[in-house]
Amino acid sequence: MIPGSHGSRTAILMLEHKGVPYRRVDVLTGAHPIVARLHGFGTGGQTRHVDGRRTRGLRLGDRLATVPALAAGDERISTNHGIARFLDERHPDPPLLPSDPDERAAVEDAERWANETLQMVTRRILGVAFVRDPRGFSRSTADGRHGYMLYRSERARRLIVPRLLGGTFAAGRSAEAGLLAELPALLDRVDALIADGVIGGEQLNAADFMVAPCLALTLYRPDVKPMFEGRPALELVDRLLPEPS
Ligand SMILES: N[C@@H](CCC(=O)N[C@@H](CS)C(=O)NCC(=O)O)C(=O)O
Repeated sequence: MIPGSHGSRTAILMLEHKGVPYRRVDVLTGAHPIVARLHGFGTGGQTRHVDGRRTRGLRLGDRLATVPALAAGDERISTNHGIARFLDERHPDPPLLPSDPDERAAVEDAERWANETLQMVTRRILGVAFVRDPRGFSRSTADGRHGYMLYRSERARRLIVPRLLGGTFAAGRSAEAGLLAELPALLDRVDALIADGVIGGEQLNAADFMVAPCLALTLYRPDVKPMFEGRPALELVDRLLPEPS
């Protein structure tokens, strides 16, 4: 995994849900597609898009490897989608996907939306902030719900993160207003999923573990916090990924 990554945190939450022992290996952010590839991982066949297109960085990453990546004996499992199913097969209890077919379909639908849409929008919402104010955001991201963001060193965060997120995920300054305007509708959808009992229930599932880390990433931006106030979505993040004290 890479430190601070919402995608990587999803895998950690799923491993902890299962209660299986694991060893976390942090890879240098930016080198991770190559390092993971050299360790025998791939991309699980996924192609990632931003606003319906693929940047050069995304095309490269999708040819090499993504994190999280799980090694279990000789097996190499990439993507949270793959990891969830691998874990359910090997360690069925407690499940990540419900056994009832209708419930499972609803959870898989939410998981797909979180994987394809929420994961990308939330990383871009943080990315545009880094591009606009590298100094301020490199300072304020030394800690948070996912720990320090991508690099332990403040200087590295200031110099590298804006380029990394701004380029690969098309998170330039002009994208900010549009991304922030999308957030309330995304939070409405999370609240609706909770109201419908798809996520946020007593028994947490693969979609919970993908949605909550995305929201936690966005909350590194103090200015979006008012949008979360009073929402069930905020209760879900506080339950799974509380703010560090
Ligand atoms: N949606 C996938 C992909 C995760 C993903 O995009 N991971 C990022 C880090 S958060 C990555 O590996 N990026 C490599 C790159 O873009 O080259 C999942 O949840 O497993």
